[in-house]
Amino acid sequence: MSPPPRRIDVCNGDADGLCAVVQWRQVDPAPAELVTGLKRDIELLRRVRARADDEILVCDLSMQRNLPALLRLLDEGARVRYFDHHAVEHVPRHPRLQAWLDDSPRMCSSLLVDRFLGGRRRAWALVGAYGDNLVEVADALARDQGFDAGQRAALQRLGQAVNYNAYGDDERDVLIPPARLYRLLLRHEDPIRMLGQEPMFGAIEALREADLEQALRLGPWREHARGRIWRLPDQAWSRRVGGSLANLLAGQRPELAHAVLRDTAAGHLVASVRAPLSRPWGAHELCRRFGGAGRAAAGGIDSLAAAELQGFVEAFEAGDWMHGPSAGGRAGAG
Ligand SMILES: [Mn+2]
Repeated sequence: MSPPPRRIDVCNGDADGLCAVVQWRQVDPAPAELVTGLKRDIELLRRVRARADDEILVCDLSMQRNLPALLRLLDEGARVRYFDHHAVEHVPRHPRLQAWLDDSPRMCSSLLVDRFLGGRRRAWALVGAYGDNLVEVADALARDQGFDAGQRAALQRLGQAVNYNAYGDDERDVLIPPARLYRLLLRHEDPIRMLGQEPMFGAIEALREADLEQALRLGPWREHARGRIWRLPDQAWSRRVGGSLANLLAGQRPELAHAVLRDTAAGHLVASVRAPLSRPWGAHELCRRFGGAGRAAAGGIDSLAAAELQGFVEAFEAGDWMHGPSAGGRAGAG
């Protein structure tokens, strides 16, 4: 006799990933196993072993990076639902794969799930969207939903806090493992009420503010007409702060591109790249040239060789990657 099929939820451990699955599991509260990690853990499907008819929900993980594991899982007989907004070149066709993919810079995985569920957990979708720094999109949707300024600010704070907790090299760098944070989020249908009840989020915010203060005190490493670059030493605070700092800097100067570099003990660098908020295109193109990946508005490089630093700075400042969607290119906003 074969064991009954299981449900396995696989998501990035940032706000967008966790809030995508929270929406799903609040609407369909079936027992499910969760596979998640930190922000940097992209290739999570490799950790999943499936049997025939297992139902796998994947949220906010690049299909490009997970393609071999996805094909294996389909081959093992699993049924896969896939929600994601990272750029992907090849989407396999398979009778057991359903995919909702949209790499527009105004989209995120939580909003894709929100669309699928007809807005049944809209507040959680907004937490995910704010977490991915889609402030304009989230504000507009929140206003339509009747959230006042104070409620919008609470959803944004929560998105930023949940997101912040996903940054670090390993779980020793964060306050609470994202899998445990997910259990806490899942219990609350109303994220705004949760924020008032759970001290965890204030603690994450305080840590984030202290980390950002350290980084801002350093000041830019390079300033250029098209963008600014920060370079951070390798410490627990800098391992957490890279993405947040990049978002904060982007908000300060929406016309500029930003890169936050961090040296590592291994000798290479880690980079977070943000396209100008006023022209959110091309970040993934720049990152790909140096072995990285991402979305049009935001990208990253896990391992930039020290010998490539000069080339990266030149490419970043040359700015030819900052072009918008053009004829021949894939459509951006829409
Ligand atoms: Mn996302």
